[in-house]
Amino acid sequence: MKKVIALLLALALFLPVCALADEVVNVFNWVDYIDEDVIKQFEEETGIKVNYMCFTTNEDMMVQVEASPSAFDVCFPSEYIVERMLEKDLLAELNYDNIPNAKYLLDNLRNPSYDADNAHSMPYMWGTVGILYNTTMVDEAVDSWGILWDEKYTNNVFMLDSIRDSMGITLRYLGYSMNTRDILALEAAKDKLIEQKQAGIVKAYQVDETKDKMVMNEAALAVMWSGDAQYAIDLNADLAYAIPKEGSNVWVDCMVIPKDAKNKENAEKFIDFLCRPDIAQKNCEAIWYSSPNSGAIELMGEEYTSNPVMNPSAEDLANCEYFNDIDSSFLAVYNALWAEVRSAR
Ligand code: N2P
Repeated sequence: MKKVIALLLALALFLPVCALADEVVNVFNWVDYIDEDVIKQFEEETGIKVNYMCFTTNEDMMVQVEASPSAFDVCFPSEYIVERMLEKDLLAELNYDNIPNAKYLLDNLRNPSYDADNAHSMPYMWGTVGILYNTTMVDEAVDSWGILWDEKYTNNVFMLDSIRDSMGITLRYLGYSMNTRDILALEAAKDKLIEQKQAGIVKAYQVDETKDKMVMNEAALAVMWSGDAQYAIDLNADLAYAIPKEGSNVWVDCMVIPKDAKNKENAEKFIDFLCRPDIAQKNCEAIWYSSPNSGAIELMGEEYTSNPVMNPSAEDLANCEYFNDIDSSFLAVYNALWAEVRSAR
């Protein structure tokens, strides 16, 4: 009898594990953009296994998603790529019955122009692009993108290996919109970036490596996303972040489900989990980007609300633009200009 009970007990414990063993969600997020404990906690609470994969830029993500449209259940594009994915009919509609924590989304991020009623996208984090600089190496005000062209800082500037960011800040420096399609403006930005490179000012074009190199005092100035800048400032008190007076980019990274995703309900569970205030808090406190979640912001309190990197001033924000997508007919031209910058010697 005891044996039978033991067997039944073992079965009772084992069966649910078997049943759930097939449950997976394939997540494709930016490098260094989540608290890894959050992934574990989701797996523990739901029994759904997370296959977690990372990309470095929006453009890299798009290449992968277009090559393997059913490989990912949740992706994290910025708003202009949400626009592109919608244009290409790559996104599923979100079923908000499965995402009750969506109610915590801040009002100002609801119903955005890139996706009416957030029908296909739920904001994950938002932020700005600015200059991270080392106050022991820069003893002047950092208030213009122009400092990135000053030969005083030869071999001392990290640029972002990201087409829209680097073209965008240069366009603003030259007095144009980051969204201009004027070929003369774009040529001028390309020439300006090549000039900076050929003068030897650029130490490297890179993305995720920059933050730790800035912590190690390896350069004076770097173009950087706000949260990565805050991560570095936390580890090195000599670092500071500024949004130049010519203006910059403000962005929203979203959670979306590709149309061909194999695990849509699990994807919605994962999105809902990331919108739960305690989880959104934990996540934000690990990566220090700006949170779109009112519940998380309340939980974080002053440590969050008093930080100027996560809370850019109204004046700075008014001076920032969102990217609009480059439509497919013009993308080749844009890519060719950027390729010239990248290959210039
Ligand atoms: C973090 C990625 C930041 C995303 N490494 C910028 N849109």
